[in-house]
Amino acid sequence: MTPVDALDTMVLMGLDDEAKETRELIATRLSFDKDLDVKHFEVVIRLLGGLLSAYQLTGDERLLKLAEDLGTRMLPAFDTPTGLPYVNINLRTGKGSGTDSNPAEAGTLLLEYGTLSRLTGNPVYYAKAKRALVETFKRRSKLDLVGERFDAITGKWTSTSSHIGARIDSYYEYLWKCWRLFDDKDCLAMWTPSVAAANRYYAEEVDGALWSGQVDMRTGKRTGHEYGALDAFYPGLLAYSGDIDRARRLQASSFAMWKLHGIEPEAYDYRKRRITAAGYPLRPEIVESTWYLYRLTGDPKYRAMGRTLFEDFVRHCRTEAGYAAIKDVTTMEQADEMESFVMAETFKYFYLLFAPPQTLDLDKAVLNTEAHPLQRTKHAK
Ligand code: DMJ
Repeated sequence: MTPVDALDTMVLMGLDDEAKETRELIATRLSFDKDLDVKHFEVVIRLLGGLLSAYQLTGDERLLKLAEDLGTRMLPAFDTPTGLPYVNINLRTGKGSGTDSNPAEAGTLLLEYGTLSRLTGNPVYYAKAKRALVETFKRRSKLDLVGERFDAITGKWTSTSSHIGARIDSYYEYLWKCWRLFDDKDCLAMWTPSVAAANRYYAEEVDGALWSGQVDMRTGKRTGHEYGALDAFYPGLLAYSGDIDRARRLQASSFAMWKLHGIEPEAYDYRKRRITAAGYPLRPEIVESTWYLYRLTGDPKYRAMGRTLFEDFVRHCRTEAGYAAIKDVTTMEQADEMESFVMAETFKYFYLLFAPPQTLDLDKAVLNTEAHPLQRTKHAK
């Protein structure tokens, strides 16, 4: 997974020798013919997204073949009565398992499967992933909010907690980005009421600062005041969709949370001003939002912010062999752990923040939730 997640970052950075070596490794050694249950969502965003993006950047047909093989093996994940996918899929047998799902896992698939359809000419991938996104949206409450968990077989909500954090986050992201990448008007029509409700119900002001917390999807009643490393993607999405003022305000809160200890915690209660989950698994979201804001406003303060983030990141997380997650940001104790998204996302967004804008043309490409750029038309058959 790590070479596939890292390849397009190497290409964008101009690490040509490393990229070539990695491409050969993937093309000659990677096989999906494995009797293995994998997490459908993670494999779609990291592997399918990584292969498609690297194919579009290099034109290497072997990468597209691998993507097509992977996509075909995973299609039975959608074979549920609702069209909401199983959580896991066996790559050899196509047997789906796990029904405790959520909007992020069902709604963060269309950029990748849709691109696979565009590149292969086979519409089935787009259709299945779109249905899962629409089925999630259809289950929204009267307030236009979704919950945190549902059962993929019955389609019934099992948690009605509603927010922009884990299990929901990239559902919002793909409503907007699928409109951008595919000009799919249905996605825009789902995005518009969804983001309006999110901004209306989750937002909370504390001493003049804007935060985003938890409510119940049915009543809109506040249930929590936690913001964290995952939520920090939202200012970038707001900026990308044109709401710069709100994006700036929320980004200021993300940065304040980071500066509490010089690395952000996973979760922070902004009312009690208390950390509620102290780990830092090298997450990219705050860097992602800093980059979108810099790219879209040109305001040098976001480059300065990015520099602080980068220097803190290197100081606390770098090790001899790689970068280490932090067990507790109040002690900065390191863990022996480095997720593949560090290569795909964290370093890519840091790099893009300081690279010339032509390194990535935001009018031509849309980044998936794992920061793999997918081109609007390039190589389309
Ligand atoms: C990544 O795999 C993706 O950004 C996903 O949307 C959320 N979690 C990680 C990064 O934190």
